[in-house]
Amino acid sequence: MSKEVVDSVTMKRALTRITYEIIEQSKGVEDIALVGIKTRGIYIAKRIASRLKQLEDIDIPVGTLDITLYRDDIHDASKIQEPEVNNTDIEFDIDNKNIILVDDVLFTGRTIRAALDALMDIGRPKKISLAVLVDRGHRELPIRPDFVGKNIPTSLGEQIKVNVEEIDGKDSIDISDL
Ligand code: 3GP
Ligand code: 5GP
Ligand code: MG
Repeated sequence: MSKEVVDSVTMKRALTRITYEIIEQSKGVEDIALVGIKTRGIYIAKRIASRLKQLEDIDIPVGTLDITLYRDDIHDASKIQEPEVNNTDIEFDIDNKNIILVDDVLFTGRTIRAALDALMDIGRPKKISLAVLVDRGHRELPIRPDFVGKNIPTSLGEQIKVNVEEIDGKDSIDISDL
């Protein structure tokens, strides 16, 4: 059974707050570039970019990283493998940029580790920060987000579903049992 824990209004507010925090904490927003991770992280990144345009009237480049998890059952330690970076579409120069990685859900941190590797392979950013819509806990690596939309404590037997209008026809965050 699925339960809505964040509605569309609250989700939009969370994204607006993250955007204000990014503006506050970035000295000179002109050096910023956003990199969204696979499906829904990309849409979250685009939302933040359009709010930055609204609030500061700046055009922030948005790139995408496609990182496929080979782990088909993340709760079975014997099956855990490192996430594999598949496809990258970053058309701007990341050297000396203030890169903000964006994902929908932060869980073990393995996806972000793979994303950091991928970024380091293509350049040398001045700084990399992490923005996530949901932090569900259960980190397996020393990775923490700089900007968080919502902390949702979960058990390993639960799953978070982030719905975005562009794909799912609505904005919401649901929690369900696996
Ligand atoms: P994505 O939209 O970021 O590509 O429900 C679809 C989304 O949630 C997909 O992400 C899917 O990969 C992700 N997802 C849902 N539950 C889990 C989970 O338990 N582990 C992982 N790795 N991804 C999950
Ligand atoms: P991690 O690598 O931190 O374990 O997982 C992060 C990635 O896996 C994110 O891209 C996220 O989409 C996906 N993920 C992990 N757990 C969940 C979850 O409970 N719900 C959703 N929607 N995605 C998850
Ligand atoms: Mg994701």
